Amino acid sequence: MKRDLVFLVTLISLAFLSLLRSGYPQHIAEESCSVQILVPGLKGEAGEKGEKGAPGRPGRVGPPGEKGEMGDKGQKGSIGRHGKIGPIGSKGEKGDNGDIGPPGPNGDPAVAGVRETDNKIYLLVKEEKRYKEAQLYCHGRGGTLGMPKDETANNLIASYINQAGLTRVFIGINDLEKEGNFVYSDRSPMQTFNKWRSGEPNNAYDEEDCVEMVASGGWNDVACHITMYFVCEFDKENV
Ligand code: MAN
Ligand code: CA
Ligand code: CA
Repeated sequence: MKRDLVFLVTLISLAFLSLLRSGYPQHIAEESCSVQILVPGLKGEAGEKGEKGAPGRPGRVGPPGEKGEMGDKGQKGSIGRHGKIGPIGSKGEKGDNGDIGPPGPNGDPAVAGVRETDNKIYLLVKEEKRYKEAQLYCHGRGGTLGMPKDETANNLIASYINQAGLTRVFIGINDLEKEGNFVYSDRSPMQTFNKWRSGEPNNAYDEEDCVEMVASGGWNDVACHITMYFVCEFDKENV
């Protein structure tokens, strides 16, 4: 193909040159001398048929074929990964009670039983302490020194100390902050209810700012630094 084109161009050039030669003999003759043109000979006879060529490249991928019949069922796959953790289940039924535990340690030997009302617990502590230490002891256990604020509470504490064979205990009443101004150990003021013995409080020796209850249930102001047994009081809602 390309060779045919070269041949055609050569032929056209020759035709043009012969035309120029006839029109401008002198001038073109000089020009043509500097141009060498090889003219191909005549086309030979057709040769023999060549050998069979190498196989051509594979053709393009054809269009998708039609859907065939359904194949057999495949083999079972391997086990999958673990799934996500599920939601928390509902609460189960309450189990049976456990066995009875071993006995607990012995209680404070200084504590001789308790007394209680609907909302209070009273504890007689047979350990001689000054007023402040006695109050600290009760407070450290979530209570206060006993504070009889009515006849019922006063009678209960009185019977408690009588049954224990005692003659006196510290109760939670004092005038430590202001002489003559008696308050309960929870700092609440003394109300109309009181059980002062006749002639008390007398602030004897100018040093009686704490209060004892004697076996009759009566009150007497005494020095705070003396030691004696005492009664603690606890609110049931705090126990
Ligand atoms: C007597 C009375 C009381 C006082 C004591 C102090 O019993 O005077 O008022 O508290 O003595 O020991
Ligand atoms: Ca006093
Ligand atoms: Ca007194």
